[in-house]
Amino acid sequence: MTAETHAPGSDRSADLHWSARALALAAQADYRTSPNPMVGAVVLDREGHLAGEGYHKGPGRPHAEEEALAQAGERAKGGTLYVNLEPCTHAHRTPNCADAVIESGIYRTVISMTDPDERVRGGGVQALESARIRTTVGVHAERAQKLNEFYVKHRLTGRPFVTAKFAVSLDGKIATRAGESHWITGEESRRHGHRLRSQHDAILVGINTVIADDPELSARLDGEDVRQPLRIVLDSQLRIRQSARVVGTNTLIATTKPGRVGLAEVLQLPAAADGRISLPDLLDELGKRNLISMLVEGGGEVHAAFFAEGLVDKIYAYVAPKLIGGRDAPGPLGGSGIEHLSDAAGLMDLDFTRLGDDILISAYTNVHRDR
Ligand code: AOF
Ligand code: ZN
Repeated sequence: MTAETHAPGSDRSADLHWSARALALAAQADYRTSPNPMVGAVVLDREGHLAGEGYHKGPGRPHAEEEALAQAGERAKGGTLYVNLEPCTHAHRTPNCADAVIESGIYRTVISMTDPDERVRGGGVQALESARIRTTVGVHAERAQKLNEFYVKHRLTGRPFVTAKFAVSLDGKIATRAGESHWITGEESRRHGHRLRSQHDAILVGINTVIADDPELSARLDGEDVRQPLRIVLDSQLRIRQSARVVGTNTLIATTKPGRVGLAEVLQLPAAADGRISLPDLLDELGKRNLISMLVEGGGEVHAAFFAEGLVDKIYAYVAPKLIGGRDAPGPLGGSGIEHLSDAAGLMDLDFTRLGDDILISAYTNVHRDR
């Protein structure tokens, strides 16, 4: 994380206020900018009055600074620019954002975080400073990193950010002993789950879930035009049927076998030692395709495999006020589990949200934090 530096004459409370506004503008994109970051910008004139605002709406659209500077026009001269990501220096168009800021006559910039994209990495801050623009870096840095956590992970590791999601009864079951699981959680939780799907670039399930539930794996939110993530099925032996509802365009079947399955893309990957698909290879391939986030929805064996290899960044657990009981009713993590509590995966930065009568717990894994 960038150490916060202060330019002389800066007003700390105004900086916090307007940087928060830039973050709020950025968040309006609601993850639709992928593989680009969510960026918001605010321009104040030399008297400190709002002169322009904007945010990046997606690939091929103007960058946040371009929008805000265009709105401010001549009023940018001698003014201040707030932006949650360092202005870019690569030639996505002429001039790039750093040059556009310099040309606008902006006197000072306040930036929440540097850009982890290898084409930028501090170059934007350097360009501004060389042009003698007063620059403060690191205001609301933690919030900025979190807002763009998908983007940051992808640019630093080449792999998508991995979110694991499951719904359990209060006694930790994901289905009854007969396999019934629709529905353990209430409507608000399920709606939240669909929003989560639309915010990720891909959703992944295992072949056993496809065989048991025949899910469509789409994001559905009443009256909203939602982004549909790529549907991925982990199917090492290529057992999926052409008639499964998930088979269609926008579907990728990850397998170790050659073959064809309707309109879906079959992606043949190396097998790991246990004969199953090598998950690190899958993540590398998805990262190369510019997918910056993936939601893993299970079932239990799939979750266990991702956790066992330390590939999960964040979890969402929906806990419903139901008791299912039974030795044979499954929990969210299959596999053989751990023997010692000291081997339990650590979870941190917990967040609790009430959704109807359910509780949503979100947390980061120690793998994510240690990276
Ligand atoms: C900014 N402001 O609003 C955004 C930035 O595909 P392009 O040409 O839009 O470039 C995408 C890259 O530009 C992205 O990887 C990141 O480095 C930067 N995104 N930069 O100054 C913005 N969206
Ligand atoms: Zn830019």
